[in-house]
Amino acid sequence: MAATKKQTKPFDLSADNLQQRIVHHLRSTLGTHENKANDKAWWNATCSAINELVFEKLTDTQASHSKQDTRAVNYLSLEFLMGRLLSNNLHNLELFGEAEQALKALGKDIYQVCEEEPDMALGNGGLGRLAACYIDSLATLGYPAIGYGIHYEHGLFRQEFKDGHQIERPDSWREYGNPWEICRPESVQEVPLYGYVESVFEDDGSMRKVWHAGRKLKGVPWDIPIVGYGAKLVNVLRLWESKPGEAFDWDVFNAGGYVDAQSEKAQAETVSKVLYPNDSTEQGKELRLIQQYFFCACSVKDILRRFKRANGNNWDVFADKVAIQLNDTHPAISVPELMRILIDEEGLTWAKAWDVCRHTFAYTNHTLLPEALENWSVSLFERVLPRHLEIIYEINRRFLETEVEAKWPGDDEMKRKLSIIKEDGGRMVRMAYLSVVSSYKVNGVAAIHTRLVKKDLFPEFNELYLEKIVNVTNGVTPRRWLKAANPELSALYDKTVGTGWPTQLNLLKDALPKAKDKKFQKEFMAIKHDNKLRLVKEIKALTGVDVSADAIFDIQIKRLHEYKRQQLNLLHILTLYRRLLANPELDMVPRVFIFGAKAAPGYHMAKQIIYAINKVADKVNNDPRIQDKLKVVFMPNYRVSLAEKLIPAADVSEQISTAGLEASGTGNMKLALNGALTIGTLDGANIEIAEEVGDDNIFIFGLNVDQVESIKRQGYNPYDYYYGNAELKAVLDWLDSDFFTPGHPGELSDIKRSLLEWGDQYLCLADYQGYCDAHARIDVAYRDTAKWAEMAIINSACMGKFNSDRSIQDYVDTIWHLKACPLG
Ligand code: GL7
Repeated sequence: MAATKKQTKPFDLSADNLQQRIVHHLRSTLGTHENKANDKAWWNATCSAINELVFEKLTDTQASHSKQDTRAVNYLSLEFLMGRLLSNNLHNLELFGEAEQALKALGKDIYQVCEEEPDMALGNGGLGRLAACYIDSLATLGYPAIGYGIHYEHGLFRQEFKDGHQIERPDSWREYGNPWEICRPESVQEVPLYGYVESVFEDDGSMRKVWHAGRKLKGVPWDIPIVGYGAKLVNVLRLWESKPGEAFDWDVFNAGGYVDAQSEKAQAETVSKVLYPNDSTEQGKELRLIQQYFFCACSVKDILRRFKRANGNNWDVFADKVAIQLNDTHPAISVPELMRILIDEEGLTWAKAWDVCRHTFAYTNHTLLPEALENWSVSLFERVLPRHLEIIYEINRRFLETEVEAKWPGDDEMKRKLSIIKEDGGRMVRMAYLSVVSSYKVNGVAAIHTRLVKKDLFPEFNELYLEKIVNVTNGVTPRRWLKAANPELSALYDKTVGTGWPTQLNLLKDALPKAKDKKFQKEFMAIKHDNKLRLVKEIKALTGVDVSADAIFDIQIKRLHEYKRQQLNLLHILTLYRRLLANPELDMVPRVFIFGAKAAPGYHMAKQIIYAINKVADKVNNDPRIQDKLKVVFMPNYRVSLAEKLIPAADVSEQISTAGLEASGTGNMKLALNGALTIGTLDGANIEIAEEVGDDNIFIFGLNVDQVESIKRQGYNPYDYYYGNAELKAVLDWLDSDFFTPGHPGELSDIKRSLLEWGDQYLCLADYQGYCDAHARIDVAYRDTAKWAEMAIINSACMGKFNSDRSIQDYVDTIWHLKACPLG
């Protein structure tokens, strides 16, 4: 066993003491009593008891940081997919055991109490969850940091299925309040919008710009304390809620326009009303631009307020104290906002203001998908943010006339190509170009992704700005994704490698010598089996389907998108089903294919794929001929808390995107960490996972990035595969029949069309045979239980690299240059 020194706990609190605190809050905060409290009240009381401890550390942290005043990072993100906080906070405070005991003494099961917490689903998928993992790691490593985002009233929609179709229902995570957040009315900010810009000439001949806003919103901050593991400090996530500005509605109100005033109020409140449910697609809607500007304006002003409190107007030190990370281009409008304030309100010269910005902002690119790159129409910008458009023009003019001209003298074509303003096909502001030009560092999120960002997305910028584009491979927090989600496996690691692994995930490697040890294999796989048994119950409860924990649990959980290729998974399922119908005695290890995925409400093909999987599931699960060898379940309402139940129970992890399109993926890391074997393409972080676990312990198939490029260059024809592969042809043709939708032939035909007539943009047919072959290898491998156990252990033990603490340390070393300031 590795030697790990016993660390002191953040709070020396007995279970008895915690019990008293919970009861105290039950009575005095919630006004109820042990005899009549329901689980929701117990959850609330437990949160309040914990909050008391957290707030104490929060105050200490804030005092200590303002005293030390070192550089802090401000992580600006339109999304923070936090999930539930109670269990995580208990683990990070190292009080989970005490709380479990305290609640038990009160007749309550802690897991059931934790189930009462609604997910904070203020994000769509990987990008938002990454932000949540990163603020956990920042706090754990003791770095001064603040997360800035939007306090959406409704997070990502709740998904239901009706006759197999996805139905969206509103999510109301804080309908009756939320115990974790604190409103900070003392830090309210005002946000101007619309209106016009006036040029004011001063007596000394100089000229000043004044933006006369047509409307004003108020941003109200809600703070959520972020407890790092071991509670070395408590940072905050500050989320802005929009309200009507003070000034405008009173006149209407006093003139008897009470109802009109109400409608203005409602309009102002729509800004933070709901999260846009698109993952990787840009919408170009006015409200979305206003959301972006709203939270950036509030955050930049808040950053400036804190800076000035400590440093006055000493702008020379601004970038020494402040780093602003743009989580994708969504917060890029904060660049012209900071320029505007520095120039128009603080009186700095352009050169000085630009120098400040260029040492402050850094930008993370999360996708190469063209439909995700944000371009705003110039006319919309001009109407909503007239002064910002002027500033962007000036940034662009100087960039083209000095930097581009110096590098490519006289090359007008290059200027057109690199212009922040796209001129052809409607004038647009390219937010990615604005971000690259304004930032001192730009990063991709996995090695291959960064290579493609340099080569395909920003090749000229990469030539112009040597060393600006760097890689920081994504990571996930092992506190949530192993310690809290998989308590049994955590306990096995505690006893095998010591208890230091939650902050030093590389320690899991110390378990590698045991990968071949029969006893260890048994323990490891018994835990997997227990987790599968728990999932069996959950599947039954949520879908009514009976599955056996002895089958292979093959899991694909992620947003529904054609590039992620859930439809390829479906083609393979249909292939197995056909083979079983042809030969019910077929020798195969029973398989349960499990899906979890939400589709953007306006994304037709994604919704079709959900429908098709549900229809196939209906048929397969009720077909006695196949003797339970095949089951298909689509878990409704996939979200963080459901992921925490699915991931520990997975045998196989599906990571099958078209090579070059999944920037990184992070579910791939969580699943492998919990002992699932990956079936995947050489895409995103899969490549780095394969490097860590070794080629023998992962099922790689399909075209790689270079092959995808070359096949596309040559002219891809899906019909070649259709006519060249009888099994593939048969399953595609099956979709045209009414076999899965009795009486309604053609209901699933769009999937076939997209894969043939519409060109199979994501090369499913090209990868089909390789994918089926890889699944056949899995079937063989699973039968050798000792070998499978060994591979599962190797996967889990080799995930050290994909710890978000490592990612954050990379950001600190190469981009932010922060100093850790843990509480003494
Ligand atoms: C994403 C990528 O698609 C995903 O591969 C990556 O892991 C994640 C975090 O970096 O970012 N980009 C993106 O726009 N969304 C993602 O999840 C929505």
